[in-house]
Amino acid sequence: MSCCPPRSERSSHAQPNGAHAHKSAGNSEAARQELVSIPAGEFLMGSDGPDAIAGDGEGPARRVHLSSYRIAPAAVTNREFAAFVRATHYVTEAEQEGFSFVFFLQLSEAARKSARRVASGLPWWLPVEHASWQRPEGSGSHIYDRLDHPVVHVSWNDAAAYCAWAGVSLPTEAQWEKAARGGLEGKRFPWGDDLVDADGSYGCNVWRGSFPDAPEAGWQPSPIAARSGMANGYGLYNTCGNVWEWCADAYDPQYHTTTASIDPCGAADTGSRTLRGGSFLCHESYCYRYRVSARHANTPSSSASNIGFRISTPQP
Ligand SMILES: [Cu+2]
Repeated sequence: MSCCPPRSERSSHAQPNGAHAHKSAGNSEAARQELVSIPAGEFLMGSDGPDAIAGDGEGPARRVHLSSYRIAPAAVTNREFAAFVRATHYVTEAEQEGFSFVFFLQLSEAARKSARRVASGLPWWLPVEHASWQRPEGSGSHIYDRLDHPVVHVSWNDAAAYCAWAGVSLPTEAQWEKAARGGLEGKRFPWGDDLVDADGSYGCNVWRGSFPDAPEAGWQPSPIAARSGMANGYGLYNTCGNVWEWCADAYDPQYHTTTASIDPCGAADTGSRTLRGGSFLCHESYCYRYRVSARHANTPSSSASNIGFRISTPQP
């Protein structure tokens, strides 16, 4: 799907790089204090509505019961990921492989020309040398002015290493969706059904203008601060739009018909992991996956400029 990131097809697997050995009690404490409690109970998961993308396994909608858990109000930021790297010297998969995927309009004209092209049928995704969480657009770029933005260019394996260090987990898909819904039932977005309100303001950071090459004047195709915009009913920010978020589950389009109705998790290895929430590149005309029930996936070693993650933990 056009606005969704391509697979990296990396040969390597992330090395723990001592990440587990250097688990920091102080940091995991800080990460946990922030988390929002979601009470045990049932919610209506998935969608059968006209928007639902059946091939993704977005339905059939069903009632799912979850034990209580806690989840981060926002995606892990560059500042938080930097603390992990400082403590563990962890090297992400994008850094090991020497490239990551960047959306072409995030790059300067010169950088676009020098990017190596791939015949993936996705001309707006460029494999950029040295692009990584610390250099989101490759050599010469940095994160000093976006420490509060979600960390990006992190693979599922990188996200799992961060979680192991912090003593937390990636949310399951069900935990992610229940939290993203913010207590509302059967709604398209965390705040209701309409992307744009009566005043013309957007509920989340998704593509504005025409995709992929004519963004609306004044809107930049890029992530914004993890805690920007309005929090949902549970106090979560930017579950929809901004960056895709890795979930714990292995992705299976049959998820809603094969997993349990109590604390479900797609556990059988399918070769890919679930992504939720859509990103700043999603637009209704190409990829209407910035809805709370929408599902997507990528290989666990893939990374791109629009993929990040948030953390969760069982209720203590
Ligand atoms: Cu998309």
